[in-house]
Amino acid sequence: MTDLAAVKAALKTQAVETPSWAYGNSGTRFKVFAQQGVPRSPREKLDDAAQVHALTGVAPTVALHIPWDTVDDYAALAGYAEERGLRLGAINSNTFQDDDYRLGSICHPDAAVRRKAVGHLLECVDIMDATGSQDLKLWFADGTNYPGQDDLRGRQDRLAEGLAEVYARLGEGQRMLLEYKFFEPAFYATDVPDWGTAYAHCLKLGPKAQVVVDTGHHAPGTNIEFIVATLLREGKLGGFDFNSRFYADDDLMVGAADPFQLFRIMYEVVRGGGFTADVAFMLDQCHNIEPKVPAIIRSVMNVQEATAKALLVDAEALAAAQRAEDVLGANAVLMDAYNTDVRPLLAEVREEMGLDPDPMGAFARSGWAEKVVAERVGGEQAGWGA
Ligand code: LRH
Ligand code: MN
Ligand code: MN
Repeated sequence: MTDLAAVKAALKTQAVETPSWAYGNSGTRFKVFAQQGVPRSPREKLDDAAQVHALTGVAPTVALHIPWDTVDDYAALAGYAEERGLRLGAINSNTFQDDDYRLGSICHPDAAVRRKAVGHLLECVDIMDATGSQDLKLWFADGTNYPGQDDLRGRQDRLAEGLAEVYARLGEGQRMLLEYKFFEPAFYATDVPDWGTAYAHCLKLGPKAQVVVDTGHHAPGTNIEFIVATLLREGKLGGFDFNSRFYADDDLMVGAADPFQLFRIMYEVVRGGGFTADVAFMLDQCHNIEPKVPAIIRSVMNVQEATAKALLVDAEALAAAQRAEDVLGANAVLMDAYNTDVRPLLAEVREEMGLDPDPMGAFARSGWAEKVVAERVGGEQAGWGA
């Protein structure tokens, strides 16, 4: 039997980090459809994020992307967040939007480009010092398009060297989260293509280096929950970039494409003791055609639903069925939890937290969308890359 009070208590402690870039305009390489009322500055992104947190109660931090969220005074931005009941979360580095990075950044064959890339990463740690952020999230677009283009082993050496320099700069309580992705923009070989490569680098670097799993960064059919279980066993799961994929790195709302996969991932998180502050549950999404704030609210709710179902798995019954070699019985225990409608339970959790049980409806009724359309006129809207 699962203890419902304990499940509710755990759900109240959940924290889902929302990404600043999800509030801005985004699109594909074919077209960015601008939306009315979209933030024009990091502060306005925080204003939107504060709505998400106020309505869900479980989205207290916001990830920044540098240079998309460049400001003069990061401590002041952290103060602005705090006034809205938020904190600044992971600092995401960006070594992929500069002409110098055509052949890579910290793996580039030219030492001058590598220096520039490492300089940016060190600057991101300075920003963490100012914002009080704990995590530096690193994703490298580095790789090659053609066999023979560069030395695969040499690139790994350069990667290790650059990471070590940044690792040495990390302060007390700061971590480096290394994100892998199997392809795009590199089409032949990516320098951090998979969890094994990320894990090998993190292991060598030390305890402050951990792996981040972006759910959209795997080949179709990959058993992501196995990766999660393995990284947790090794103490190397730093966090998630949650999103959904139908084809490649689609960055759609988490839980939209495959809620069952999200449940299986969250079950392994719970099973492996990863439902703690040590694992960062971040969204990494783009809302190209749908309204952004409600899409982010929906995403947070999707994570909550998967988590609630994972917490409802009857661990004793499951272990007993597994011991009894009862294949169908064990599967049924897991499926019973997955097939539970947890929406009434989450509505109760929200009411107990003093929130509206229906965050989507509450947002629609709040008038926020109309208010920002009226107020955010003039200036340049924030966009993916701006
Ligand atoms: C790369 C990625 C990485 C970036 C973000 C914008 O595909 O997932 O996390 O920082 O997208
Ligand atoms: Mn990501
Ligand atoms: Mn991605």
